[in-house]
Amino acid sequence: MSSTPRYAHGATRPFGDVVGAPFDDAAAVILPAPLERTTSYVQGTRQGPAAILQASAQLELWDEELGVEVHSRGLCTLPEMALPFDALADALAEIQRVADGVVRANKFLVTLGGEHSITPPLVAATAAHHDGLCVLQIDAHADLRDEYLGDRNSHACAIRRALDYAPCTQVGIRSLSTEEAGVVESLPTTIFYDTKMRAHSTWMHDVVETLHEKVYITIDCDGLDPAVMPAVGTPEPGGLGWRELLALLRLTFQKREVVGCDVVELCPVPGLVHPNFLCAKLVYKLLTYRLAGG
Ligand SMILES: [Mn+2]
Repeated sequence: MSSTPRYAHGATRPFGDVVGAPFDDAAAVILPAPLERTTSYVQGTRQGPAAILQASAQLELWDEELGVEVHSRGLCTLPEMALPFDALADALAEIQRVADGVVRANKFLVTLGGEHSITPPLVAATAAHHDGLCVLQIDAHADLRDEYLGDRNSHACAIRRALDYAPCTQVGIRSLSTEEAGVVESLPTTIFYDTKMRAHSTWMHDVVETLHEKVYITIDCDGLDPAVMPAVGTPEPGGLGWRELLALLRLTFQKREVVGCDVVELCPVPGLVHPNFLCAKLVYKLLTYRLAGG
C-alpha cells in the first residue's frame, strides 16, 4: 500500500512537466502549499505554486553547473493542497501533518508557498525526525515579531515561531521592526545583515560555519534583489543576486546535510514570467544540489 500522504487537493502538475517517480520510490518530493491568509501588502502568493510548476515546464533538465540531470533520480510532485480550513492554525496543522508523512518516509521535501507562515509547521515536522536541526533563512525580513496584527501565526512571525523547533541563521536581512531589533540578541538566531554581510570575502563560509550538521533551508523570494525578483508581496531594495544565492546554497549543500527546503512568497505578476521561471530554476537547483550530492 502506498504511503503517499492523503489530503484535500486540487490539480496535479508534475515539476518539469515530466511525470516523475511514484511517492514510494521517490528520493525527493515537491509539495505545493498555496496558503495565503496574512499577506500585508501585495496579494497573490496563493498563485505561487501553480506559477512555479507551470514555469517548470520550460526548464532544461540538464544542469550545466554540475553536469547532471536529476529529474530521473526519483522526483515526485504531490497535488496542490486545497487547505479548506476556516482557521489559519488548522491549515498550518494540516501542512505539518502532511509534511510529517513525507519526512517520516525519509524523502527530501521541497515545499512551494504560499506565504511564509507555512515554514514553522514544516520546520516542526522536519525537526521531529532530524535531531539537532537548524534553519537557514534567506529573506529581506527578519520575521521575528512575536505577533503581527494580533496574529502569532502571521507571515511576519514565521521565524519567531520556527525558533520553537530549531535555531536559525538569517541571511540578506534588511528590514525589521524596532521591537524585533530589541529582542534579536535574546533569541537563538544569527543574523547576516545585507548591509554588512559581504565585508569579508569568506562571508559565505562564515554563514555555513553557524549551521548545525542538519539544515532546513527556507527561501523567501524577497531575499533576492527585487531587480531580479520583482514578483513578491513585500519588496525591499538590496538583497542577494542570483549567482550569489546559488553559491551560498551550493556551499551549504556541500558542507552540511540539507534535509528539507521551502521556496515561499512568490507573488506572480500577470505577463511578467521571469520571476516564475527564476523560482522554478531555483527549486531545480535545490533538487540538483541535493540529489547530485553537491
Ligand atoms: Mn520576507
